[in-house]
Amino acid sequence: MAAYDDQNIFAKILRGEIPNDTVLETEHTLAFRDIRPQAPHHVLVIPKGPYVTYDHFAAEASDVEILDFTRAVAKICADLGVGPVNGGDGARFISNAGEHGVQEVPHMHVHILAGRPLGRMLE
Ligand code: IU
Repeated sequence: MAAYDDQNIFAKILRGEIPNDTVLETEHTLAFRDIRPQAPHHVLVIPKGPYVTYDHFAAEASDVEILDFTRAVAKICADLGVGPVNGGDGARFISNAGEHGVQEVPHMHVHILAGRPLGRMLE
């Protein structure tokens, strides 16, 4: 596992050095709109802690951080009206990790994509 690089762009967003279009902020989680949206709703959800990838977060974050993150995802889906559990049309959740996952920013994040039919990703 590569060490966490605190000069990555999401670390700068978390420190308030770069502006962002915030959708939700909680004690341990920040969610903001992607600057290059791939769908009508394209939100990035990031933990505030220094985790590089999803598996890093899942292995090392505290229960409180993980619960805060997952409930933030649920709230965003409900607020956007896209979560099927609340009668929405659906969404896709993606977390690119590492080189083969083509992760651009080395701070753990989950993309929420919604607002249009997204097509099949896996055959
Ligand atoms: P990744 O491939 O999962 O690491 O994608 C990173 C995402 O972060 C990508 O969709 C970018 O458009 C997005 N992003 C951003 O929202 N704001 C930024 O300043 C930068 C990237 I750099």
